[in-house]
Amino acid sequence: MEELKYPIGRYTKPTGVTPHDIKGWISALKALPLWMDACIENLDVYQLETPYRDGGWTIQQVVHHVADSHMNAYIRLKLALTEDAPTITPYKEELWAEMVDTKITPVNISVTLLHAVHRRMIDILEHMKDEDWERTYYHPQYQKTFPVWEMAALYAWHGRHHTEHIRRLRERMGWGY
Ligand code: NI
Repeated sequence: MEELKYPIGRYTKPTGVTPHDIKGWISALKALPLWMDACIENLDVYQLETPYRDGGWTIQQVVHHVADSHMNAYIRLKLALTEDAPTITPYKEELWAEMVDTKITPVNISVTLLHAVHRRMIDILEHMKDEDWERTYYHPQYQKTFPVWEMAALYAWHGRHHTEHIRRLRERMGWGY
């Protein structure tokens, strides 16, 4: 169960941040929309409606969830860079994943969204001053302050976490590309 739910392990907060770490997180954020392209390649409706594990989201829901989540991340990044330690608005991801668009919108629309939102996020991350990485936002649900560098680490993990759900399901089912 743990293995199916957390194929690359749970997110762990990095103990510190180096320019090398930042490069790695940016590379992962750059790669994510391309990984997602590969994840959905040649899947039919039946396959898209298959849960990645018993009781888990379907592939369709996972793809739309990543777009929902990373759109929120982009907004949080911009808030952190333009306001003084803003309090962000959490969202109920379980309910978002049950909304009508998640059911009827083709997944490639959300992959296109991911390409667009990651491009804009990366254009910002690659042009920040050193001190911008220490700017923060406050997450009221976790009651925790996140620096921008930790946000990059978190969403780099998050993208890979979900693409691995899909990749491993395809592997188990023998669904070729
Ligand atoms: Ni998620």
